[in-house]
Amino acid sequence: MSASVRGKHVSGAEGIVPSDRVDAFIHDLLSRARGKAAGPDEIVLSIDSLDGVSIRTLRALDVVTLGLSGMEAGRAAAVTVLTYTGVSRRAAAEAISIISRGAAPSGENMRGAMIIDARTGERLEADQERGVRVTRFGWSAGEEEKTARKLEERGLSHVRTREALALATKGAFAPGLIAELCWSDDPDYTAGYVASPVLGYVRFPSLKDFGDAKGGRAYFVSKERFDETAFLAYTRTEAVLIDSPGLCRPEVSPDEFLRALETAKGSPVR
Ligand code: WAQ
Ligand code: MG
Repeated sequence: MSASVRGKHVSGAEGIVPSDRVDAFIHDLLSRARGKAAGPDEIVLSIDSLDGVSIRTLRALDVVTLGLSGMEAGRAAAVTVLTYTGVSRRAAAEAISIISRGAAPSGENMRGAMIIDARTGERLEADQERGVRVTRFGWSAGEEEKTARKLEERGLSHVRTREALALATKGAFAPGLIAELCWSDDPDYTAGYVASPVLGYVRFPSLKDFGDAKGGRAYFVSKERFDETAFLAYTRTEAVLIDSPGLCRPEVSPDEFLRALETAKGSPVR
């Protein structure tokens, strides 16, 4: 589902449901689209059959929140965490700067994600207005509720967190993916995350100031090894169902988190 006001995208959502749940799911999506402050003047629904499409199952990424306050501290920690995944400090800083000024050429938010070379920060996605939209992911029956309960035990009750976790879980296993960086375009929602197949889903309470409507996503890959066809086939076509929750760890201080990374993995990329 994608809803827009005067041509500007305001909300979107995806899911995979059994065929007998399609009508109810459409109903949910429509109320989501209409629930936005500015009622949309266009809602686009697209429904694909997954008959004959192979479905990959994944366990949700482990979740941890770094105890930090303020955008400056959040962004600095996000850059540092990214360097432990293999992203250079320069590329991480570049992604943050592009997202914070509006990643589309028009200066608006993109509809999808950027693809960024983890070494140089160069953008690799063909369409910088649209970016890459990841679709075809969802939860096996009952698993979303299970994950929701585990997140709630850590005080994470917002639907955004588990939707982002599902998207990040699919994204983390994209061919060649090194890490993802994301924060919301919702002006009231300041939290964001860095996700990687190795580190899991690492949350930062604030990656932007309250009231800021700029947000986005960046997928970091290595330009030399990047296979666009395989990446797009996975993100757009392959279906992923999350069939079990990951760990939801208690909040940790950034120092403690980084010390544990150093012990486990050695030095960051500069
Ligand atoms: N595929 C790729 N990129 C997308 C997709 C998608 N399916 N959906 C959204 N984007 C891009 C697009 O540029 C949006 O402007 C941007 O991401 C942000 O989307 O743990 O809510 O839906 O509590 O606003 C982070 C949760 C929430 C932190 C992220 O993103 C937490 C969020 P939003
Ligand atoms: Mg949004």
